[in-house]
Amino acid sequence: MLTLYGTKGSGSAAIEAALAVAGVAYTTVDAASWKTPPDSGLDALRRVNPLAQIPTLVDDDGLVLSESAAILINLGLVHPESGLLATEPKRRAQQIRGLVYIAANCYAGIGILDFPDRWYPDPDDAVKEKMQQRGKARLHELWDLFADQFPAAPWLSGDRLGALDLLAATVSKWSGARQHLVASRPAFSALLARIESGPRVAAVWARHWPRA
Ligand SMILES: N[C@@H](CCC(=O)N[C@@H](CS)C(=O)NCC(=O)O)C(=O)O
Repeated sequence: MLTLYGTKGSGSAAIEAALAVAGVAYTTVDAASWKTPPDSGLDALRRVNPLAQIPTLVDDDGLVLSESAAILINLGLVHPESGLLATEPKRRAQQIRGLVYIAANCYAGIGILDFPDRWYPDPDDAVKEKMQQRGKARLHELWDLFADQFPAAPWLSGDRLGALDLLAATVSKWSGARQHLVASRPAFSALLARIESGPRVAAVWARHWPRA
């Protein structure tokens, strides 16, 4: 049985959705660096991933997989029938490129916006505000460039919904990206809505982002 460390509204949603698509059973540990024990499995998370980042997935043998793109690529390779990754090499290469693009550019940028003092010592309010403003604008540019380079046919992953769709729909939830994309890239915005409205993804989303 796999153990997934994560919490509501976080990147663990992408992995839960991928596990649902692949039909793989798992248990969850509620943990996040911003949630302190005893209400969180933070200590256990830190033992398996010293960065204390989620999602982190651990298998029965204690093998630790962190980094969303790595987790999704591995699930796609281990479960080829799931369609998480294409079997056709050139299409799969573009999917891996897209997954790493999101992780390396968008997700990493959000990490800086969320924790600016890891990158700038004792930022005062003016610095924080400028970093947020410019950082968000940069993040939105990165999503525009993603939308331009990764066309949907009809999914980002090709003829089946796959890992690239799930990571895009998750990471675009944050830092105002969705609101930006409605105006800047309406077709991509509509695709994100289509990804999250399918039954398997919608069930995971309802746990992570319940409607008020
Ligand atoms: N490089 C990681 C980033 C994961 C990440 O930043 N996750 C956030 C939650 S969505 C986190 O755990 N942040 C807490 C921290 O960095 O202290 C990935 O691609 O999965």
